[in-house]
Amino acid sequence: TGLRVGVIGTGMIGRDHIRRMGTVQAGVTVVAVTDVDAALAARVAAPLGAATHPDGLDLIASPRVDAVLVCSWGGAHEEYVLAAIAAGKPVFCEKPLATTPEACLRIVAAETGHGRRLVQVGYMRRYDAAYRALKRVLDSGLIGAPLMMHCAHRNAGVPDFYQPDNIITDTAVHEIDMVRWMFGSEVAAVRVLRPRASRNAGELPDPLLLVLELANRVLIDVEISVNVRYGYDIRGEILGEDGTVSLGDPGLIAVRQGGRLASPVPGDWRDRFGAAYDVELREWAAAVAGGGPPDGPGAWDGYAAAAVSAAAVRALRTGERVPVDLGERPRLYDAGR
Ligand code: NAI
Ligand code: NAD
Ligand code: ISE
Repeated sequence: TGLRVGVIGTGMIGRDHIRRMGTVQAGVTVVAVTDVDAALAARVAAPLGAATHPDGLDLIASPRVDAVLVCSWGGAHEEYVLAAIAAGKPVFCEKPLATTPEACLRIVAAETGHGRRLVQVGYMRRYDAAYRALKRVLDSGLIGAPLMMHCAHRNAGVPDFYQPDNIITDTAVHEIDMVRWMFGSEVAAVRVLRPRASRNAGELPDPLLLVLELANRVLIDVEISVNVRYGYDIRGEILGEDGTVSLGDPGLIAVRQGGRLASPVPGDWRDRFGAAYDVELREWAAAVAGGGPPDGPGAWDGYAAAAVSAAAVRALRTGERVPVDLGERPRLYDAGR
């Protein structure tokens, strides 16, 4: 049966990851699931022949579970990641690693105490073919040294429970992780500008403009709009000294008909990043099944994203420029360890 995985949280992304582990992935079996909505967990478990557990702690303790996927809401990540580390089991945690920098540091401390990397965080853009191609061009030197990056992160809509802070902590957090990886530099300070709100936005401060200053002085702007209605649209263009490189059209085809030229816009993150999640989980499972540490974004990256998110939430509330100080990174997170 290969790697036996237990999944905590059988909501949208939990079910999507379960589907991919059963279809596009060899050597992985989902043997256990749990959800605070027990009826939902039972419905998801039945066709898999998986066990259901009363809660995440019980699932993690099961001797039949080799590795854990945490797909519950952000506020219900820390407890399970800490329990997995205490049990010495590899844990793939959807973003955000936890909802405060302090909680992420508790995870970093637990993992450092354990002495080996066990945690990977679901920052899948690092596995996306288009972002990887962008990084290859940047690293080749073709466009010269980077100066700025312009990004847009647009959702068609968001669920009812989505709060103002989620625009940063759940949505912009993907750009926050992506730029640290793309430019190999930490975010040094954050500003948030707030234009007129969209009439589709309800009570949310939507859209927002996030400005990230990197330690290497590259400047990033991110438009975040979470009720654009027309689809899920992720954009990015890097300005270098000698040229630019930008994400292409993800639509793949163009239809010419009736005097119009059209190409499809993805409906949501499953459409746009489906292939990236496939690669992300395949590489994760291969690494941990072989007994090695996961080599994707880890607990330190989850902490850095949470620290920048917390600064951005403060910038949103105060209108001020908020510096970010991550403190010292433990040796466990040095490259190649
Ligand atoms: P969802 O609301 O569809 O699913 C969450 C599920 O977790 C629900 O079924 C809920 O009942 C369950 N749950 C919550 N707390 C729990 C707990 N303590 N124990 C067990 N089950 C619990 O939410 P969705 O969209 O699937 O998001 C889940 C996580 O995945 C979030 O952290 C979100 O940020 C992340 N996510 C990541 C995406 C990505 O692109 N990487 C895309 C969508 C979500
Ligand atoms: P969702 O609401 O569809 O699913 C969450 C599920 O978790 C629900 O079924 C809920 O009942 C369950 N749950 C909540 N608390 C729980 C707990 N303590 N124990 C067990 N189950 C619990 O949400 P979602 O859209 O699937 O998002 C889930 C997570 O995935 C979030 O952290 C989100 O940020 C992340 N996410 C990431 C991406 C991405 O692109 N990487 C996309 C979507 C969601
Ligand atoms: C969701 O949780 C995700 O992670 C998606 O990738 C993101 O685009 C969306 O805004 C979040 O709510």
